[in-house]
Amino acid sequence: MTLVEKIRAGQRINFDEAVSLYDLDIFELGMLANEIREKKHANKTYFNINRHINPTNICKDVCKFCAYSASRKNPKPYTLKHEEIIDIVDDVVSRGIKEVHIVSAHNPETGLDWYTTVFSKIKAKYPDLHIKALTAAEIHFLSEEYDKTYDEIIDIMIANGVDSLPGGGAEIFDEEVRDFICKGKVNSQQWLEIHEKWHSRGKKSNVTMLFGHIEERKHRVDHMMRIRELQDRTGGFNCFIPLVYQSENNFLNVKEFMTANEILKTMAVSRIVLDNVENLKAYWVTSTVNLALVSQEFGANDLDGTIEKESINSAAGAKSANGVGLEEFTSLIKNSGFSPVERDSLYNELKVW
Ligand code: V47
Repeated sequence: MTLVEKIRAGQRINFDEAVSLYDLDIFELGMLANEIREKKHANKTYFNINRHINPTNICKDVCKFCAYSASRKNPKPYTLKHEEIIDIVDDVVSRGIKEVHIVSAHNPETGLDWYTTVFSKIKAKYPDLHIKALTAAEIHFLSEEYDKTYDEIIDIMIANGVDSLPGGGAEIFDEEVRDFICKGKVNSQQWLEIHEKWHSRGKKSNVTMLFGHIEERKHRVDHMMRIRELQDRTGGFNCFIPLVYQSENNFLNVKEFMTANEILKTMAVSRIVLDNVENLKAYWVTSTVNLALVSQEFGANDLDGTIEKESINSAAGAKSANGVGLEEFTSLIKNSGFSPVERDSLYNELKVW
């Protein structure tokens, strides 16, 4: 049986086979991924109406790829007060937004309560608003800074109304590459342990992969394999999100940039490898809207959402600071031959647009 036949038969592939997928012609690879997408989701493309809130950019860690944290290259530190965060939430809820995605830098000056009690304030006011908040990197930081176990931080988050975990901070799990790009913050094993603990409470999370910097294809596949292994045990990941590296205003000196061809191949490989993760998100913020639309034909069935405002990737050069309008977003999905389906944060379908 050839590798292509094996995939068509729905059989699981191993590490070497997954790396070798990159040698396939891009259209053949895309077709394979598309067949899986069609089986799982037909021509539906999910999105949600959400708002990103990034409450502080003061960070004790230095990730070389990050342009968001206040540093020599971005010397504009800020920390929002809870009242300012609630004002933003009041405004977005009044305009129909159903999810807030709240992630910050690792600010040692605020105290634990600043990080966690804002969620209970939001929940008390808006019980139906989904709070997706705190990456595993933040949970690790809070656990170290305030001498609490991961379990304790997770239980505080749940008690305060956090509904799900975003996928940030995963970067690349390979230890050597990770040490080079973000030494000092949550390591790979800890990142996975935190998500496993979260899943053990019956809660869902996402998982990202930062690619297009110094990593090689084998590191991306290794990243996917580690996710697949955890997902076999917990089933807690809703969605895999490959994030294309943005190169401006940071300390990672990357000379060769990722081509669209390589981005699309990576989407397709991840659709094939991650046979146990239902959704593959093309995050238009880092891939550009047009490539995200093409990604729909390479396995992606989710385009995140309207976002409204985004600070982390736009600081590194992504053209996403102000999000995208709902009408435009849904028209683009339709015009590219797919059916835009608004979903909630847990992938229940809300409305076909
Ligand atoms: O973890 C930072 C990445 C992530 C850069 O869970 C960069 O639904 C590219 O995790 N180039 C935060 N990426 C964003 C994130 C996310 C986004 C959308 C949806 C979800 C979800 C999660 O942004 C960080 C880091 O990997 N990032 N700097 C950069 N220069």
